[in-house]
Amino acid sequence: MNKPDVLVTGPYPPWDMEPLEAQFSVHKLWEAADRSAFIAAHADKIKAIATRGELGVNADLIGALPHLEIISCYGVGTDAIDLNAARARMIKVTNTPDVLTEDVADIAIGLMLSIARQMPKADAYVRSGNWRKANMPLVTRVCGKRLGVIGMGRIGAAVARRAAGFDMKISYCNRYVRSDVAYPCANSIVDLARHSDFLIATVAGGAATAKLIGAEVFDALGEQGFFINVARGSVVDEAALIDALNQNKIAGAGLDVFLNEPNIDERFFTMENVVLQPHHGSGTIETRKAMGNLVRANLDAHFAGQALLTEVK
Ligand code: 8YV
Repeated sequence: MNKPDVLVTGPYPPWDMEPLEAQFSVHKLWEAADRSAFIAAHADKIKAIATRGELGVNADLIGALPHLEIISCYGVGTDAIDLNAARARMIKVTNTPDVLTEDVADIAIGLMLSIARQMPKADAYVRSGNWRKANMPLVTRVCGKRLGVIGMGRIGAAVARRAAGFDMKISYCNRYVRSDVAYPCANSIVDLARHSDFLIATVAGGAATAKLIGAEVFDALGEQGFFINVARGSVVDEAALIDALNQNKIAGAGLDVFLNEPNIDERFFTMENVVLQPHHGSGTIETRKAMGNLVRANLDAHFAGQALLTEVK
């Protein structure tokens, strides 16, 4: 039997590439010297795209593949996939929800502790030998403080569950009030920020949430407040964030996501009041293996004529 032709936009770890290449006829877009020529040469065969959240699939690529049936995304966020272009052609889209929720929540809590307790700075303090000369200046407590969660979806709820273990006073902002969540829902993000010591963004990216968090929010969070972003760089007005950090309008930020990753604004590199991560929320071996399995399971289901496991509607 002929293996279905799948265009793969960027590499996966070897434990995913191997089964993918065994099951499908794989076309590696990232290895092509001339992408347009490569796409044109294989366009009449390709029925599926396997992509990664950050690589997405734009309308041009969808338009160039007349037999495309499904896009399987390694990542929960589909903001880099042109869903309208896919829908217009009834092309199915799948993502990898649930399997990464707990790891992303872990990194949100890790960033909150890291920036408040200044753990990277403290690590450097010990290594430099400065500890022998004097004790390190004191830092900020996390437990018992007020936490505002922006976006009470799967990841927001997992962050709140963890924060409850730190006796934090949790409230949130969401598109709608969650009847299954006991925490108070704020009227606006500014209001949430005003009543938070830590503000964690977990909201989905995309046009609807672009620059949702801006200068007014940082002013409301205030000079004792910390901002954590494990969502998308796009949900923040990054110029306003950089200004708030440079002018000490907020106490600091823990950031896993940025605009223009990985070529992020270099002003972050020299800031003292940030802890930075290379978009690694889901970046554990365990979770990435589960994500890879789900990417393939959705492709398998599609080509077997079965119901998709995690279709994006
Ligand atoms: C990944 C993500 O960084 O799931 C998402 O939306 O942002 C991440 O898990 C990425 O998609 C993995 O390549």
